Amino acid sequence: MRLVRIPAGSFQMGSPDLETGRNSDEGPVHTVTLSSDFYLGETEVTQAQWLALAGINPASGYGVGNDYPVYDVSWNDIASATGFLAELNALGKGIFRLPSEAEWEYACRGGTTTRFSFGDSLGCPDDCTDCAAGSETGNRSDYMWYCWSGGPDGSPVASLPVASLLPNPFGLYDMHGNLWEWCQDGYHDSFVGAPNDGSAWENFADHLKVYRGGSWNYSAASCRSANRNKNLPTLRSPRLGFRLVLTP
Ligand SMILES: [Ca+2]
Ligand SMILES: [Ca+2]
Repeated sequence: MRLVRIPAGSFQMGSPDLETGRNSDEGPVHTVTLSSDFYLGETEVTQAQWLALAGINPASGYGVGNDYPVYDVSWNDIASATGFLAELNALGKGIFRLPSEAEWEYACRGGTTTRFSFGDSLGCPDDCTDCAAGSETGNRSDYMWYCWSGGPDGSPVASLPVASLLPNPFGLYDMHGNLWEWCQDGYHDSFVGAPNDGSAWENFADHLKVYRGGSWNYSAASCRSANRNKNLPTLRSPRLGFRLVLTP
């Protein structure tokens, strides 16, 4: 598993009121300071990585192969006391965990304040249309799998192999799109009262859990850096995977 060292720093978490495509749970914008560097998976956890540890590949029907991201894994499958992380950490190779929501957004933004880490992409609709080539800082489809964006033959597709598009400024792949990514946090419908030190905002065990970044069958707007989604920790979905943090 390749990890990227994410430098300590401060950022503005959430989206401003006037951001195009924004949802009300993305505010208020607040300063978060991460006081230590941390390591984040360069990609979503792959099916080969899950298989190597768990002995089965739960993914089927929506992109299958060693380099595809693993999906159909619930928050509990990953982070419960008997989940993937417990098994991984028992190997003695370091303590891995899910990112906090703040760590995830900080890493996704990579120092940017725009809607996406590659720009605002305002010159084209927020649905399933890409920007015209050369009209924006970056074509969205150069950076993210969204809206059934096409495979080699242009046909509708599911998830795609990790790291097959361009990375963000931190060198992370697929922070926008491909699969949504589970975070450690319980869901709260605003950031009023949220921690400002980058730690996860936990809640009671069966509370909705947060996931971030949009996916292969969601709109472009859903893949914005500040967008949030949530579901029960038991949900398994072909749109939903994760990546890992290693704390030094
Ligand atoms: Ca993703
Ligand atoms: Ca949302």
